[in-house]
Amino acid sequence: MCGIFAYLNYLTPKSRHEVLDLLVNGLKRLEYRGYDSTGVAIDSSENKDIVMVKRCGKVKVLEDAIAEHFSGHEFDAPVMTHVGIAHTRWATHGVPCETNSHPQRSDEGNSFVVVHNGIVTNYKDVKTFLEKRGYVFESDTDTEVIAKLVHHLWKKHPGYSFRELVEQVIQQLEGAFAIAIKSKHFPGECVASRRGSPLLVGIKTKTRLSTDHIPILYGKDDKSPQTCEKEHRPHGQTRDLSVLPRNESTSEFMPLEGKEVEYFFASDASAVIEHTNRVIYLEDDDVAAVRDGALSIHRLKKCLDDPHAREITTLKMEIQQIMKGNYAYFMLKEIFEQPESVVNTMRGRVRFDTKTVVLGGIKDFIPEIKRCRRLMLIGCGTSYHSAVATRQLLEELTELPVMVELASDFLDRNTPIFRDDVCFFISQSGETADSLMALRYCKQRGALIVGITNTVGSSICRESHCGVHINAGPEIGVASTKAYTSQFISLVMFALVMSEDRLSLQQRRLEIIQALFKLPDQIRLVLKLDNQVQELAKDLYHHKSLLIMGRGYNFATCLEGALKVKELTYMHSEGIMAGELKHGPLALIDDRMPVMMIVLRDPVYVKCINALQQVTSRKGCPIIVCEEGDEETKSFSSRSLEIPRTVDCLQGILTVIPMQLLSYHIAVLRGCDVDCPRNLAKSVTVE
Ligand code: UD2
Ligand code: GLU
Ligand code: MG
Repeated sequence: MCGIFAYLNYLTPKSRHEVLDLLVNGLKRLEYRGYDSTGVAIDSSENKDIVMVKRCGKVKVLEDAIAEHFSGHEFDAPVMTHVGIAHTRWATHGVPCETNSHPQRSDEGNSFVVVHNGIVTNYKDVKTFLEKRGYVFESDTDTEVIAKLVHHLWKKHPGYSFRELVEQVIQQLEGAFAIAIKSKHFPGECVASRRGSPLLVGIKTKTRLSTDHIPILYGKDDKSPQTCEKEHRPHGQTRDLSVLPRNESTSEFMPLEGKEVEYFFASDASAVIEHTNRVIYLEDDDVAAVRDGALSIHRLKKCLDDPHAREITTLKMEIQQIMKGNYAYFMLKEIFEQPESVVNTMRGRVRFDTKTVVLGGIKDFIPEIKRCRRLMLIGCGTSYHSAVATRQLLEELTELPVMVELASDFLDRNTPIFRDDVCFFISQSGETADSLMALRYCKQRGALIVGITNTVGSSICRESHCGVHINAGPEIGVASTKAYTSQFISLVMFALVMSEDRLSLQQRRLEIIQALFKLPDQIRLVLKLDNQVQELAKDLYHHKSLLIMGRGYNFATCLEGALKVKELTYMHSEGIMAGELKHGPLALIDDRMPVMMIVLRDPVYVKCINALQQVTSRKGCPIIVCEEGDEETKSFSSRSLEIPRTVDCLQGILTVIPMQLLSYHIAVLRGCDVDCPRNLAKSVTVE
């Protein structure tokens, strides 16, 4: 969704009117991608100042505004070299309005203006960094930090080239972006870059271009850019595209000196094809810069000999410090961030006013998914639990068989996979070796591969056919917390998308969408239990074991809670399906064994009470997690935690939070390193 179109003419006379027509037409070609507002920036005729026109609504509205704004002869006079950038926005941060539309600017003087597709997930921290330096923000967008950060670096390092400035900036950004930037301090230049969001450069010359003319400057140790095949699939009317091979051996800058040339930067080839059929698809972290009519593409990753490496590290460290804020540990910060991270997962996807859900990443694949034989959800650890947590809802709303698999076990079994299977791979880092192996296994057998990842540009993300970025923001604590709740919500959103046109399910969908709306506030309420949980931790931390019981929608919370306790506290813990009690675990119960039980007012309530009675009648004294004000359930024990009421299928999000807090407090009491538990790594890239 959303689109970028930028145009640069070098020694090719064009009037500003022509440039504007070109930009507006480019945007029209991108309209199909979906958007809610638009904008352009070009040079003013009097001086080098940049003028912007931005509007809410359709490209037509912008076109009319442009006609009104730019009249007079000066706009008909030809200009030899000019840069214009344009954008269609799909609002994720801040409502659709003129101020939030792109281009976003660095300052009132429009020194640097930027158009951006994507989401900068660490924008808040970067914003704080910039505010400390006196920058005042005017929009609600994440994008504005990009414009202001370029400006900050430009002031600090007057000697840097435009490209170098942008290189520094993108190394501070987390999340997804395609950007095109223009500056009044670098007239005739345009710099563009991408990570996760598509972007290509179209080149139009009078003479046929040899690829030698497009120098690509690589970092010394990285000469093998990873291509992202799926984005190279041409869209619609772009069959005649000749994708220029990238010349990897060139390291010299060889400008097309004195030659007329035009460049187009666009999200999609359909916007460029009417001008030229020669395009280069940018790879993640490429920085493409045009200066004096020459295009150079610089690969950023792993530039160990980058002379500016120190600057980048210092900046990064300061932003990281801001990120950790006043929290003792990243994990605690991430637990407390969940009211916001769940909103970030739903941003631009769940529209609460219209009660609709759109997942841009899999929209086009929904018909194929609906025809499938079964859904398979595959993951490890916490990610696997998010699949367990949402399986029941997926079965209900998709009416398809849903299999939930641990990646390692799945591979051990040589599980049969068919062409009409749809396999979901869930991984925070997107690099989990077992999941990646399983992904390749399924892909080889022709299944459709869907990724659910938090890391834009990760291996799972690249190798899947489509997917959903959970957009929870960087997760630093080794024990996953906010990624779990965001994976959970992503799968719920998928279920909602799949059932969109099922009449009989509308009531249910509505109930869930309304509950999603209330969720952030309810998470805030649950977080208020922190002190109570800390007290419970004091009772528990010297014990050897903790059993966590529940069933139905809350079984996953038991598994995830027990995993958190194990990871963080090195205590034994087990998630037990309450229905299985009689088949063994009941033997563990006596008056000393610590037990937690989740007993909520949902369809399995009576069965849970039954289990509770079995435990209490063996002198067990469980800590009960129950619904607010449920005196009857509370009466079974002297210790309980009350959580707000929500729709059954979302309870797991609220019940897992006390478990996260509990494991955290026990770990602190036991003197464990919360952010880096022994023997564990954040991203498990070995089998
Ligand atoms: C896109 C933007 C997002 C925001 C939003 C506004 C990107 C990457 N995302 O989000 O930042 O601007 O539009 O509407 O620019 N994918 C995989 N495997 C995975 C995860 C994702 O193949 O594991 C693909 C997915 O199919 C899609 C692309 O990556 O082609 C982006 O996925 P997304 O979930 O970020 O997409 P969307 O439309 O919600
Ligand atoms: N996140 C940016 C915003 O809300 C860009 C969204 C887009 O990709 O259009 O302004
Ligand atoms: Mg993990």
